[in-house]
Amino acid sequence: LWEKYGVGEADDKESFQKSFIRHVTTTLARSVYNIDNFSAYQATAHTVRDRLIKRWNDTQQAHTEVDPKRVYYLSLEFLLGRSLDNALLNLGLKENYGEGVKELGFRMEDILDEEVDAALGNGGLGRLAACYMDSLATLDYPAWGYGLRYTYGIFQQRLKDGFQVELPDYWLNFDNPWELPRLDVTIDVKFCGTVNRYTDETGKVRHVWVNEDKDTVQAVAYDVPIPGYGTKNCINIRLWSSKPKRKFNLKRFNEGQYEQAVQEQMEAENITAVLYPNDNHMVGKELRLKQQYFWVSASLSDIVRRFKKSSKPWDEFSYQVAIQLNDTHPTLAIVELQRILVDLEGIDWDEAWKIVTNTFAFTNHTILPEAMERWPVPMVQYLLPRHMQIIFDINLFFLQAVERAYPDDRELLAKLSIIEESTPQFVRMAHLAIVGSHRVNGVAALHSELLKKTIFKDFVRYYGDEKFDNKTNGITPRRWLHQANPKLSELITEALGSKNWLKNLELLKGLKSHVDKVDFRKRWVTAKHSNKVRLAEYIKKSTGIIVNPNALFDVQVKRIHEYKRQFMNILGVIHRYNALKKLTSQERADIVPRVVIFGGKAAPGYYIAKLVIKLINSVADVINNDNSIEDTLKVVFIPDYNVSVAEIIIPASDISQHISTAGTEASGTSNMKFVLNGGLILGTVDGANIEIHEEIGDDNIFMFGNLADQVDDLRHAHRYRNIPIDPSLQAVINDIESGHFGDSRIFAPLINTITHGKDYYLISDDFQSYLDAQKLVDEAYKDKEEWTKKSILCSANMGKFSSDRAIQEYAEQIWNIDPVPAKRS
Ligand code: 26V
Repeated sequence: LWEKYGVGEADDKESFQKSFIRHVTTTLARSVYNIDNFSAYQATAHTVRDRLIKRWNDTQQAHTEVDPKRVYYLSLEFLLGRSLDNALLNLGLKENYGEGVKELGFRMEDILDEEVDAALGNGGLGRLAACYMDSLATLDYPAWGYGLRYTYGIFQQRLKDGFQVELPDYWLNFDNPWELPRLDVTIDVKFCGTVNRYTDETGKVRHVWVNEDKDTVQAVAYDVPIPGYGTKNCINIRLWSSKPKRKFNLKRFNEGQYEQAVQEQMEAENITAVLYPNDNHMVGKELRLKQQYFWVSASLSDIVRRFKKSSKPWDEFSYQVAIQLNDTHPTLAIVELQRILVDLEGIDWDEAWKIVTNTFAFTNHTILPEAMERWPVPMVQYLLPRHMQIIFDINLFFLQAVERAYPDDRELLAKLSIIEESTPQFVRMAHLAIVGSHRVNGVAALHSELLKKTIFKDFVRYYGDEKFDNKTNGITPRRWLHQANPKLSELITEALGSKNWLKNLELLKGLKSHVDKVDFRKRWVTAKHSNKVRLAEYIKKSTGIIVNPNALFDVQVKRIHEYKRQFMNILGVIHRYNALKKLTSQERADIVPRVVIFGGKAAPGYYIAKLVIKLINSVADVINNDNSIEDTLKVVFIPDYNVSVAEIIIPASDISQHISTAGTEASGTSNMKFVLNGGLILGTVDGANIEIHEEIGDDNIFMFGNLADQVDDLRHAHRYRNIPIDPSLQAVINDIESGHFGDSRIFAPLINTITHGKDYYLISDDFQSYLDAQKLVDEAYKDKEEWTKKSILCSANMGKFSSDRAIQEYAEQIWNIDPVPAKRS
């Protein structure tokens, strides 16, 4: 039928134009004589959407025919960014469609720029999920993502007087061509109520969970197609949106109880209204727990329904279904599956538990104690009474098994328990996730080692270390090099003789043989320079600040957090500024000019992080307006850092900073993006920096600072002994306190984290080696030819960090799934 009617197939220019015009006149109901860039974007997007839907259908059909084992990636965040350019490139439509819009009087860049980001995530964890979906599609794996369709994504950041101001991100204001509403796929999700015990006809004790209609919410599915690169395969992310089950309560309304009538409606819709804007920090809000269960319940019921269609026996469930938990946020899925199997399907507890543990695997993304999810038992009991019982039972059987293995070790039981015995009690979600999964992984080598040595140590003792392993993160080279850096991508393709590197990133090694060619290096620099010009234009547009593209671009863009130490960076900038001021004009002529670029959002309630933003802007104000240093230093804070802005910033960096206190950044993924784009990095011995160092070699990276295994002792020393502050750091602090950067009283709480606090993130301990490393950067940049060689070798050695490699490891070592290529039709 597709062929007969030619729906959504043809990829040539004329077919595109025909479809474009059709969408303008019908979908948008506009006149072809009156199309602005936004309408042109919509028409182009709808044309691409038609093609996506076709591939999406073919893929689902192939999956239905083969009925392979599928993997379900459960993530509360999918930070997808824009879709149009990505879809054009992955589907191979970019050239023809570019020509097509040009003939109609548009520029593709302008059209692409009309799209708003899908920003359903905070940072690394959400963007990782998006990269993984890209790789799953590209490698033809039968995979589904499950998440929430938030009405409001991560807030938009504005600056007012140098302070962060948050605005709501109402991204669905206009229609969203990248989702397929499935208004027919709805699932009832229950909350509250009570549990009744009864004995069934066979004499078995059973439980049934009953609740009132007003406490049931409906989940509606919205499907987001994810096309693979160079394949017909197109997978699906299913996002749930909440709506009330009960119709608007007219009786109440007529009785004059207007507010109550509306309230039920609103409470249901509230569940998926907003993405929680915290990153690496747990807040125990009831609504957040409701989000988690709403999502988990709808997703599992969908997964179980799909399994049941194949009429296979339950003991084959874990041979058909793998579920990956992206952090502890979906951990209730473990309990929900056990409930479905035991309460609804009548399977014996032990047999059910075997199925459950063989199905789930859990990825941990942080060891920061404040990020560990714990929910008060009374809250879980109230919202999910049956689940709380099941959690207690899981814990009981688990602890009994531990006791058999380690009799008389009460302390071990307390340490391993899923329940924290405080008042009130808490459910420790990480413990539940470990006990309910067959595999637990960290996201970089160091992080996975630290998990085993610190927070999960006792679990390793009990389970042995085979249950715990490492899956170093990766990034998709399609978006993060090919799409974000088209000039460099083209040069690479030409040098390597094909585009195969986009599917096999190890092929970048072939660039090494070009390092010594002057002409190749020249073209490399030209590409990098044009990216810097593009960024300089963006900086001018977004901040009004003019920067010189010939300066060294030094970038730190990521969520603002004390452990990431943007504070140390800006303190280093002040140190540099003071040194520059002392130079004579002649001496300054020898200095490599620098542009220090910051970007990132602070959680709205994170006071100290917000002060860091203010300090950066105050310092920028003084430095950027000081003519005496003759443009040798500029400081820029780019507002509203997001995926699209990252695509402009990352290809333009000469050096980027990944300077977390050793042992705190689980992996980092932007570090990989920068190096892949030929940017050098200045980093601590932390997260994936370590593995990047191993791949690219000593000569192409600047590493500094104390090591993870020194951190405990240093913290101890700060706490119990009087450690003098590093003198260079003290000088900088004095400078701030003198009022040089505005009223210093504002910054007192921030400075106190070093002087009166315990310098928990060890800025003082690392400051001198940070400054030394910065000096090495300045020196190295003076030799442009050598720097360019380093830049090329950086890209050339980044093969390991493709998300394709990461996904292949997950697929083979954890999920046990095989590719199912969609048939061409
Ligand atoms: C997220 C959230 C979301 C809002 C509510 C409270 C809450 C609490 C904890 C978390 C966990 C965030 C963990 C996280 O984002 N980790 C980052 O994961 C990246 C991908 O693996 C990794 O590259 C980063 O180093 C790590 O910080």
